[in-house]
Amino acid sequence: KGKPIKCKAMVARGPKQPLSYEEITVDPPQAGEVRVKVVANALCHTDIYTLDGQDPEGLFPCILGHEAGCIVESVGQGVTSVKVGDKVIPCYTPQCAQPSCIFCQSPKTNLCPAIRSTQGQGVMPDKTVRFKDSNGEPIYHFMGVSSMAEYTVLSEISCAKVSSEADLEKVCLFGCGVATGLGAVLNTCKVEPDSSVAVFGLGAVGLAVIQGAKIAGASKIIAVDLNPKKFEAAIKLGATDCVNPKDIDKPIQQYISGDLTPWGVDYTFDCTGNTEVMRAALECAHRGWGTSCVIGVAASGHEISTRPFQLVTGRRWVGTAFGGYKSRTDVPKLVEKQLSGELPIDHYITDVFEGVDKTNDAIDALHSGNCLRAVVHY
Ligand code: NAD
Ligand code: DAO
Ligand code: ZN
Repeated sequence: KGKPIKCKAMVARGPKQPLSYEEITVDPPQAGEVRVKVVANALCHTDIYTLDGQDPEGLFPCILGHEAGCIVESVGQGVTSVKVGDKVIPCYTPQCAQPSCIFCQSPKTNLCPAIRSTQGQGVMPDKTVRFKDSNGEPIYHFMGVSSMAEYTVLSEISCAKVSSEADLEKVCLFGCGVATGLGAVLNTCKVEPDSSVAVFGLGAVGLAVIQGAKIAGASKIIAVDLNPKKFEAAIKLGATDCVNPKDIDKPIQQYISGDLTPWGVDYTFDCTGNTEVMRAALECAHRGWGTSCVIGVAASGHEISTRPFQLVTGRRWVGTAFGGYKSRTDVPKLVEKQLSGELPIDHYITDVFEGVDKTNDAIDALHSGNCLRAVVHY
């Protein structure tokens, strides 16, 4: 039977406070659980969003972090799909793979609901937590991952076992943003060769959409951002046109469907989380068949709108979570492609830090506006 581990973690004590560097205790994994050593944690905006207190369901104190690369330290009773020493990427979208799970059995979705409610409540499936602070007080989990700690506990069904050759300091990016952008193109929209694509927001997610569009053989890729510093990376990945909405004298949807193209774009993607941008993306989708995919997570309470005529005239509005990837089956394949050189991802890592306590510096880097992904080596 495993013993509790004392280690360092960044604890989110409350909204709008810097993360607190603390010693915590991580209890052994229970049945169906896996305790892992976190090797690398990449910062993603959803962590910051929760830390800023913008997520009304955010619980404190908690340990944030959901984009990570880990090594299995010990396993609980009944765990068979991973063993001590395996490299895993934690996935906030689990895959129970049970014959009785209609979501796991359907090729149409990755939204396995097996641990959905407890994950949302910041607890493990048995409704208890594995983290305690130095006073013995409980600390909540986050998105079923909580990777801002030297050790964390995951459900077995949230662990994608990846190649033993994997460089966890890079492939941690497949735990969220990069996989999401690629999958939105390749799984959710199934973009065909020679299509036209427009991408709104050129953070890691938007750039991954461009990378995916290139893989899919898109021939026109329009990249849109308010920050012109983002255009260089977009062009390197295959963008054919870059547009800053600030530089044009009409709504962006009219410029794209009108000036840049006669009838709009086959596939458009919102990678900003801004509901006005979501509307623009829908409205510049091609008359008759254009599809617009919502990837961005909107601020709580915000709603999307458009005139229904936009849908009547053949546009479709869709959305994606984790790019539609079935986590345990698909993430290892992304890692294989990265290892073979077919899927380079180095360009997303703009900032690197050493040590758990540097996580606050990584957050500052992310706030700077020019950072794509900041990876912290734990
Ligand atoms: P990011 O902040 O790095 O990038 C957003 C980009 O959008 C920035 O470059 C910003 O300049 C640009 N932008 C902001 N407002 C704009 C506007 N009005 N018009 C054009 N560009 C604008 O974020 P990211 O990490 O790339 O994530 C993008 C979004 O995707 C976030 O909302 C994130 O929460 C979401 N996300 C969703 C999923 C999912 O599964 N659906 C997964 C990961 C991330
Ligand atoms: O299963 O109902 C559910 C919850 C789905 C969670 C999908 C989250 C997608 C957005 C993630 C934000 C980026 C980290
Ligand atoms: Zn399932």
